[in-house]
Amino acid sequence: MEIVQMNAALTIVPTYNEVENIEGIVDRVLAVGVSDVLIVDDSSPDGTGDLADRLASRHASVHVLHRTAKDGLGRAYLAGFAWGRERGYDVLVEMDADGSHQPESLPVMLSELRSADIVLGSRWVPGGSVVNWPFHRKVLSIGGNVYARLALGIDIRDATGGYRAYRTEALGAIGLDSVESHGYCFQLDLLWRGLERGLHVVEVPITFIERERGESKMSGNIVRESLWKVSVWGIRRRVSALRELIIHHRRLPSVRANTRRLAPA
Ligand SMILES: Nc1nc2c(ncn2[C@@H]2O[C@H](COP(=O)(O)OP(=O)(O)OP(=O)(O)O)[C@@H](O)[C@H]2O)c(=O)[nH]1
Ligand SMILES: [Mg+2]
Repeated sequence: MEIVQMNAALTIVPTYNEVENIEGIVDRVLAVGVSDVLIVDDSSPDGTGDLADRLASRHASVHVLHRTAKDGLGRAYLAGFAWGRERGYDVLVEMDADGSHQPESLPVMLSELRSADIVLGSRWVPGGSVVNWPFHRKVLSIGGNVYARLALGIDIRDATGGYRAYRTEALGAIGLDSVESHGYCFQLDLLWRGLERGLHVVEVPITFIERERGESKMSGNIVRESLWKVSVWGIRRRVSALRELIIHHRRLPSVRANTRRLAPA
């Protein structure tokens, strides 16, 4: 794949009640110095939006998008992507506000994106790790990823993570208007659409650190939504592969072909 020179990057940070975390994460992204920041706040009752405005008035490279109600992580990202695309950013990054995703990994992720369409920060490739997660969260994440790998037939170790860099063009190719999932399954949905369209996906090892402050918004419903959707997508893929085989006597191109993983750092 050709290596492309990329210019402006925008790190999108969705927030709901992250007043204790937002300033620290923005400062760290700015210190790394490779991207602007867009905070997408869903009218957090704890005042995150006001603090975000103060940060934006202090730093020219920090911007805020205020939304009127809590409407899910996926819709917050879709609004952030649209904001970044309208302003001509070449690269759009997803990052949680709670400190789980280390801004210091941005340079390596952006450098890998020069020869990929999507770079996934990956906890489950060699060199990747999770710090301070209870046993049940590890089991859930590893189990969910094994299931996604088998059900969808993809060679990706961490398909559910939320620390990613996309080429803006790649998001255009994915066709964001048709994305169905608006909760946490959004991450898997976007990746699956990208793989189906033959985009080049690379996993980069990251250290994921459990949030120290503020409350998690993860719930059982999120897990159930993901399980159900992955099963449906996997069945659809196999049915259409079978149909191709029967009607045209040929195989669908494998979604594995375009993916590769980085060697440990
Ligand atoms: N704008 C917006 N942000 C959200 C919404 N739900 C979650 N977020 C943000 O999305 C990011 C991830 O949410 P977390 O609660 O940390 O979820 P998680 O990382 O999957 O779960 P933990 O590992 O338990 O922290 C955080 O920055 C949240 O503030 C939402 O509905 N709207
Ligand atoms: Mg979190």
